Amino acid sequence: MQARTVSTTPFNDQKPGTSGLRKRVEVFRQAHYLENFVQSIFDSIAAPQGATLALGGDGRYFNREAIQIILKMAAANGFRRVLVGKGGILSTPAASCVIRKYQTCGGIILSASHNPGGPDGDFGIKYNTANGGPAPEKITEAIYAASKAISQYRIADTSDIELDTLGDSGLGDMIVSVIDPVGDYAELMESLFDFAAIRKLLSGGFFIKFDAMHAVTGPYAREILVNCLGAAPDSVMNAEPLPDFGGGHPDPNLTYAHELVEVLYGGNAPDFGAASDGDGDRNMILGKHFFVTPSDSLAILAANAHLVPGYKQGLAGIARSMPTSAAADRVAAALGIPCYETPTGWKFFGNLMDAGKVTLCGEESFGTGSDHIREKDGLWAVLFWLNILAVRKQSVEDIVREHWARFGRNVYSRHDYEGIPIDAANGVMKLLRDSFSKFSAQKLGNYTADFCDDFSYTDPVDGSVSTGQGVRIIFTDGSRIVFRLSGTGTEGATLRIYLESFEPDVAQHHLDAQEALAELINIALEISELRERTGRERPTVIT
Ligand code: VG1
Ligand code: CO
Repeated sequence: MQARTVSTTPFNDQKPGTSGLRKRVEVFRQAHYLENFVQSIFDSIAAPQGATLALGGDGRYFNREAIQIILKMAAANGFRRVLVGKGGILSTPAASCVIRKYQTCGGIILSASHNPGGPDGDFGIKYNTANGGPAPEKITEAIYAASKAISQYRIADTSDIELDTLGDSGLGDMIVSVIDPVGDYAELMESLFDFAAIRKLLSGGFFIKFDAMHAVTGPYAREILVNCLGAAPDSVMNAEPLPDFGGGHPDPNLTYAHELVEVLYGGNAPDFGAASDGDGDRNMILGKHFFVTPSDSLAILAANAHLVPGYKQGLAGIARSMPTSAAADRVAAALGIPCYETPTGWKFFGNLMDAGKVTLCGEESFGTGSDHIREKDGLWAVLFWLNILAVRKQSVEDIVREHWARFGRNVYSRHDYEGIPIDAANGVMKLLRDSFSKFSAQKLGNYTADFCDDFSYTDPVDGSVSTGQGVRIIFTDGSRIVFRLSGTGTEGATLRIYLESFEPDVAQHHLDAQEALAELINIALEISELRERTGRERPTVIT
């Protein structure tokens, strides 16, 4: 094998966001763009010679080409072995599982997750460390710094590697092991959940519908839900992964997963519905004519974890991202376990899980997971719910309403304004930050601001500090409005407004969240001057 050193010059936009580097496909296809970033990863992690790497992606457009380039670069950079999913495929949770199970030095995951794919869509790449989790900020910053100073990369001169047959082949001194992307993950799921009980539920007239959104989870859902658990074959819809996700937006929420929503809200609806995103780490949970907010879902999983074999020994603690509702905090308090509040992004949960401080983690953005891996995990959440449903033998809606009756309801919604001009978005954030002293102790409608800040987090394990993680306005009754700019978009800016209030009164629990939050929504629009500054009358997506 001939390894070549190629001269290159830096791109100045390779700063990883909330979850890796995401850009339009056309940006990634520029000469040297992907190579520069991959070499920056290799230079920053300084893996020992002879190390093993895991590699796979969500199958989106450009996945195969990128896998070939990365394999050749890994060979030229002294890796001993690369474990790559068949066809270059690994869902994000499956990649985390593989890194941990085979104790690789880390892994590269190719995905832009919930962003659209195809030649005009997005592509993405991120590095996960040996614990299976997204690299912490210290490492992503080092990668960014390396990308700004890069002058050369190394790549093997060789023909493409066959990725569609399981087994080992040589690439110079490196072994490429093509592995089954589903097997190890399915085995892990079986070790956590009562498959016999779920099988019984699914054979007893309980109908489910899972929407894979033409993304990576199709083969995983088929294997686990249909082949192992006996769900009817048509229980999995849009199961064929497509490089452009069939033109859809593989984001499991009420807007983009509307096909599934129509089924669950239609006549003769199934008892349970769920969807996952581009790379399989998100989940949306629906009951018959009923939507479970992700924040409630986390709280309900925690409150019922003792019913599930993998968690019956108890939870060490719970962690949620700051914008996620405090529903989980109430469960943690009842269980007498700690609840941690972290910045947005799964990378902040890794240290807490590694240190044994938390078992369950969640984000309002349809992400839930546990310490079984170090990523959020879409199908895991589906199986957790099915296990609970099998034991409790109630409907999804009844379980949620009983939960609210016991703990109170954290009424919650997120309003996204996507693709607004960057200057307008920054202007809104600046205005809010400049107004903190004005809001304090001020009456806004029926609410009185208790305090406002720009959220910052000190990691309790390694002491690292992350600042500027979102503007919070917390009212005296505990209600909140949070403003944040997205770190995963590739066009313009996306402004997210997170709204939360607490309703202890069961008689009010039937209210629609938008209705219950109407006054907070108005306050948010007023104090941010959002309409005036962006010209937008309404959000693009409401969840
Ligand atoms: C969004 C979500 C965040 C999530 C991230 C990655 O980030 O809000 O909670 O961790 O996506 O999810 P942002 O910065 O756009 O708000 V995934 O499934 O896209 O990797
Ligand atoms: Co995702």
